Amino acid sequence: MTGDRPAPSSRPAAGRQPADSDTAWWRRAVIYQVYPRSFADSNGDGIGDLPGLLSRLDYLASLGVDAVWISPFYRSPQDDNGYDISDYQDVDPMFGTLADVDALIAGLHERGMKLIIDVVLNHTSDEHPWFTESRSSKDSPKRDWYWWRPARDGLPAGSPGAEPTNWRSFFSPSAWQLDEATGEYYLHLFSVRQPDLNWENPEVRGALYAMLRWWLDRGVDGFRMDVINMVSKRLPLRDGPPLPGGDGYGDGWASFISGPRIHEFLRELHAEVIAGRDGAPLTVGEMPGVSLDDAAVFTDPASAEVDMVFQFEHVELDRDPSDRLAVRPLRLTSLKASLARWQAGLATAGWNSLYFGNHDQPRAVSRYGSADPAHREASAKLLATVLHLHRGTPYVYQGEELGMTNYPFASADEIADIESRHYYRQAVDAGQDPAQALAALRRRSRDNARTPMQWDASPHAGFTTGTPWLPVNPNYPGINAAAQAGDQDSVLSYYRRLIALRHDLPVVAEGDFTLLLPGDERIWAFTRRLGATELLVVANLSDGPAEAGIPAGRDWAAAELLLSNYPPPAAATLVLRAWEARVYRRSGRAQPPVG
Ligand code: TEU
Ligand code: CA
Repeated sequence: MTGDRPAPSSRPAAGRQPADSDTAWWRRAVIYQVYPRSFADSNGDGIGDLPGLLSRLDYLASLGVDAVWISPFYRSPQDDNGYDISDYQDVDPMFGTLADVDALIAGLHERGMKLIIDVVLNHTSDEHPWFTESRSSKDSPKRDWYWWRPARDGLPAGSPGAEPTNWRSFFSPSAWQLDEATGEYYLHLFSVRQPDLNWENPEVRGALYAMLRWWLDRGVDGFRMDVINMVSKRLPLRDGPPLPGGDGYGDGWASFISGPRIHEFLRELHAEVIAGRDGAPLTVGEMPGVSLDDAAVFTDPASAEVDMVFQFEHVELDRDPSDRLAVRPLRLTSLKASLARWQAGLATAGWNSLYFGNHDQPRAVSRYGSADPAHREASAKLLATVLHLHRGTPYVYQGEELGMTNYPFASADEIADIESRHYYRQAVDAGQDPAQALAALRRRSRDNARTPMQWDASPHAGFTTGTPWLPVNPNYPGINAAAQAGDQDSVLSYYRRLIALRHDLPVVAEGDFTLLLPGDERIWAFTRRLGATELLVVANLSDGPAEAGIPAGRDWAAAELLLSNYPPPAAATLVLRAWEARVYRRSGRAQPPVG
């Protein structure tokens, strides 16, 4: 029993695909992220693939999502699991073929869903022919497609500290790699095998726009653009402030986050690729370090840049800024305040994306909820309720709808992720106790999100008939899609109701947002309002009962309970059980603001 259920969606499944004239379809949409390597394996090689995904489209349709964002499937040496692309216009044989992408587009469209592909425009693989050509000689016509620089003045190339700037890279010590062929360094903000493209060169931008148009012509419905706010670099490239650790590296952030030409570049991309297209292709820009002020400009429709951004403020709150692996305690008050700040900042122009998890983040239930078996399901439903009832477009990361948890890594050898391996090595080299570094990885590693999707209770959770590339979480016999599909009380069924609620109630998609009880460390409460319809969301993020002491609480407790993760309460009070979440509705008269 999970409380009152919303009426079944008034729209038939096939009607879910919005008409072409619907230019803001994504404001009422829920988007599901597929990490193809870990979703479903069709051929027993242990790696998820497109035919595997194709075989699961009915599952996605039954969840009710409007669109699928798929992480990269392009040709790639897989140094960073496909975020290192060597051919933007082909599929890696590991994942399938272009014909499989066509089938995916058709299969999703038939079921009323759209396809958003993930494009990595800041860098390519070092095996991309553009880079092979660029590195071949200083006179190459593509030399200027990447960032080449000589050694620092007065220092021989390759000597310590001779890198053109002191920037640290995300996945290796220096952001510069010396290339012996020409004796110059190239820039790579991420791995050594992910050289940064030079967006100052109009030929580079033109080639990327042509590629994006080619995908739209093929039928995709939009783009998630990887680290897109890093494409404009501040010139001249300069040293950044020294980072803690005393290894001489500096923070280059100010030189490449939302750089001087970023708005110009995104406007140009929009004009060259998106403007005038049928179906209002969606653009969502992944933007680490983006400020709210910048996001308001990026996402204001009047700017014609992107429809929404992935910002990082709320997922950085529990991260020690001086040590990317270290975890610091997260206060509920900070988390609520952060989301509320973005709600307010993008209330009149612009639009929020809403997420707790993705392929780079630990599992949401382990991080913000409780993975304790006594509370796991309730807390997974609670987190979903709170997130999906905010204003913006919610994203569901594969397995989140099952309440999948972090993986109990027992040794650093079990971790495949390039980022985790890099930070582990760095920590241990700097003298940190390996057991402590492993404990941090257990909470932090991106591989927590990348263990295979848990389909059923058969070996390897039904993900593969072979050996999975990353181990399946041992909790799969109890946490899997098959067990949850027919169970009205499951996390999966709850997600279906929540997604339907957004489709059915305009106030969920468009209503304004007011945070209540900002200082409460256990209760997350807010209202939403559109015209005369008002919703109250109350949630208890603690292991014991807690009362939501909101003004006019008693009136609310007598209102219609739209959705809850517990059986209806015995008394009309706002005393919530452990990890209980409730959504109330009242309407019919215009309400004064509460709180
Ligand atoms: O991630 C961008 C990014 O900044 C990540 O480093 C992220 O903050 C970090 O992994 C969190 O632990 C994007 C992709 O989502 C990621 O998978 C890629 O590795 C990265 O870009 C490089 O393309
Ligand atoms: Ca496979």
